[in-house]
Amino acid sequence: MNQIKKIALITGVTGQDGAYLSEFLLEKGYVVHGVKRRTSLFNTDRIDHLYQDPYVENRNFILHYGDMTDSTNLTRLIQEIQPDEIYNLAAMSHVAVSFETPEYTGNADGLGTLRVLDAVRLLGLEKKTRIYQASTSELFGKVQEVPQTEKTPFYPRSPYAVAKMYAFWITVNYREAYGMYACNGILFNHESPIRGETFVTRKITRATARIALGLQDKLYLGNLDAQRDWGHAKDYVRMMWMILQADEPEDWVIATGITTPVREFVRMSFAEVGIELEFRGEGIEEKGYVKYCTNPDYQLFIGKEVLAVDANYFRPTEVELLIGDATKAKTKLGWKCQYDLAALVKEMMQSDLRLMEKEQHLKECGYKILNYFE
Ligand code: NDP
Ligand code: GDR
Repeated sequence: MNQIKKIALITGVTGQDGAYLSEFLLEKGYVVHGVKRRTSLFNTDRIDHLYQDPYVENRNFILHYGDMTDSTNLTRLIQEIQPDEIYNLAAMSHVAVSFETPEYTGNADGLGTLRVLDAVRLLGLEKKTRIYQASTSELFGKVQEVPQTEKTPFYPRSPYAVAKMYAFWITVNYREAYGMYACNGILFNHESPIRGETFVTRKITRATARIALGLQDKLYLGNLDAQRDWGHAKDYVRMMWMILQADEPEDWVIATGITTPVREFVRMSFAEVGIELEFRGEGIEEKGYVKYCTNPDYQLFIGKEVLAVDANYFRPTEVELLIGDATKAKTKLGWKCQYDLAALVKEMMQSDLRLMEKEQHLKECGYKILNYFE
């Protein structure tokens, strides 16, 4: 007998978490609908391997155009799809960029969440559709207590975090006001080989690979002292699903419980290619250089300065220290991480080395990036 498949709708399907969550739900037998934005260049790299030809019958991975700033679009999609579960992952997710685009960030990240919740309510789906809201450790912002739990007070430190704070509370409010199954996952930083290239971990692993292969001279970073509780995105998307399978809708902190300074992530990444960094100086003047290199492939770079601090990457207000306590999720939902930071750094470095080796080969073969106007 054919079992009826569960239907999931993922906003932000083209992002890091959207891609891993799609893979995870497809493996679980879901039909997955994803909302992607119209862009002038393709933005589906992370999910191209899941693509199914529209002419194939019984597709289980279907993409739709949409935008978090467009209620008409979101309401129509939810009406057509009638999802059992919505994972609201779409957001302008870059903290530093939110200082440049605060109004848009509020609209997409804050009001966008309201649009999803209210569409479900207006369509009378509040007893059918479960909603996961991608909340964030950025809500904790300025340190009130460590480690941070579901009970730690919020003190957002960026337009992004303020928008996400609205999204957090509107999710709680719709749950309480209308009896909806709507939950916040307060996820701490999670990374992977497909992390966006401008977040600090990926910026570091990408640049380290390029420096090791002679494709780039130096890496410029901002605050090396910030500390983050970094996990692997694969562990965290599994948790998003577990949150929606719980008996009661609640809010959950998801974290590894270990915090690491940005500086240490840099050291670990360079160590993967056999380059030992020695840091000198403090603050803005700080510089790192290669002390010695144990990997014969990269001997060329002995003694070269590879890291510098650039004040442009500092934020007007910074979140200095994040460390989460996921005891509630571990005890009530049985969640645990399968990756630690060392495994994460290794996987990201190996992936970026493979990517950059391709670029190096192309360069050696005399390939030049095409200029459309030539
Ligand atoms: P990404 O930046 O990788 O992905 C964000 C996704 O949202 C992309 O698919 C992006 O589309 C889409 N998007 C952005 N703006 C809009 C819009 N206006 N309308 C529709 N789609 C839009 O983020 P992650 O995958 O890392 O994070 C997923 C969610 O989890 C985000 O909400 C983020 O704020 C939150 N979060 C992330 C954490 C992390 O450490 N990764 C930790 C805690 C929370 P496009 O590809 O076209 O840009
Ligand atoms: P974050 O991630 O702001 O924590 O938000 P990001 O990787 O951007 O920054 C982490 C820390 O590194 C410091 N830093 C730099 N950051 C960037 N991007 N570039 C640099 O050159 C650099 N140098 C130092 C930052 O100041 C910061 O302290 C991420 C996003 O995924 C959010 O969407 C999510 O909600 C939170 O994680 C949890």
